[in-house]
Amino acid sequence: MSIRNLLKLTFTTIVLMLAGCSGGVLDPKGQVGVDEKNLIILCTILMLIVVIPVIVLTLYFAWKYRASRDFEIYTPKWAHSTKIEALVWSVPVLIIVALGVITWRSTIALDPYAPLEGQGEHLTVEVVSLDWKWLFIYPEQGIATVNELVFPANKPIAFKITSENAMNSFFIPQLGSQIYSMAGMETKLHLIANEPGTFKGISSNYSGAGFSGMKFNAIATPTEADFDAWVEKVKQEDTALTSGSYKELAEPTEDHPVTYYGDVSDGLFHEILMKYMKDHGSMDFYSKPNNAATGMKKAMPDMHKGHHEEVNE
Ligand SMILES: [Cu+2]
Repeated sequence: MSIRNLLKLTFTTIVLMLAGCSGGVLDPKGQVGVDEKNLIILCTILMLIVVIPVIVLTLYFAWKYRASRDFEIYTPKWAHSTKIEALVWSVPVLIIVALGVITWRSTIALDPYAPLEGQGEHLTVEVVSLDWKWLFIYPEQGIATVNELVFPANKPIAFKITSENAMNSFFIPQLGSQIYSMAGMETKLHLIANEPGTFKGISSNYSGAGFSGMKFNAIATPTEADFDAWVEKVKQEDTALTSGSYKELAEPTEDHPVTYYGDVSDGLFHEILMKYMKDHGSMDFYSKPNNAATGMKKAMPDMHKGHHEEVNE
């Protein structure tokens, strides 16, 4: 194969591989995603400063010290080169320092738990991962949906996330960060879409048989009015999500269709969250040092005064 053909083949391969990136983390549609893409590219370039010279020099040395050379350099006493030592240590150390600073800063800047600054009021959406579907509760609007997430473009969203049972990971690649959903725990994520569109939402953590159908569309509407119209449409549905119908919904199903609930009972998310917490004392109790040492036995009398009443009623 000629060099020209080889170059053509390489170019075609790269184009085809990059074509697979559309709709993923390298094609972001929101500020968080854009920041993360830049971070990925910057870190990759920094690391290539080491990787590329190593590859080039490996080939160069293999050629330079090839067996068929007719004039040999023979230096059996050679043991040390300050020049080489300085180069191979200083460059990686500088890169590690640079990566360290960048990682430190972006970890704080892209904290998934931190509300997005300067973007205005957040829309709250409560997310529950079920076998094998995603439940979205809109507490402010009093509605709920399955496998469809709708929100206005350019409005930040505060997600509160938990799981009915298995651990999953809530992920809309084009909007940025993923975050785990775990039973009995609430995790948080703040995202924004900076343009309207339909983005793929997935779980990036395998959770069993029906996992491959556990997908949803995240739809960013062009305006808030479009979002309000959608809310009205969902409210028209004569279906209510209560503790009872939730139990039914939580039964394992595969490829669950998009479902709208025109009404949702207050505090359902908290109820799901606290379901597995019945045998714990309140966390305030454990935060006191003298209580933490004595543990559960002394906590028992206090336990049922706390959140248990609201959960168990
Ligand atoms: Cu408890």
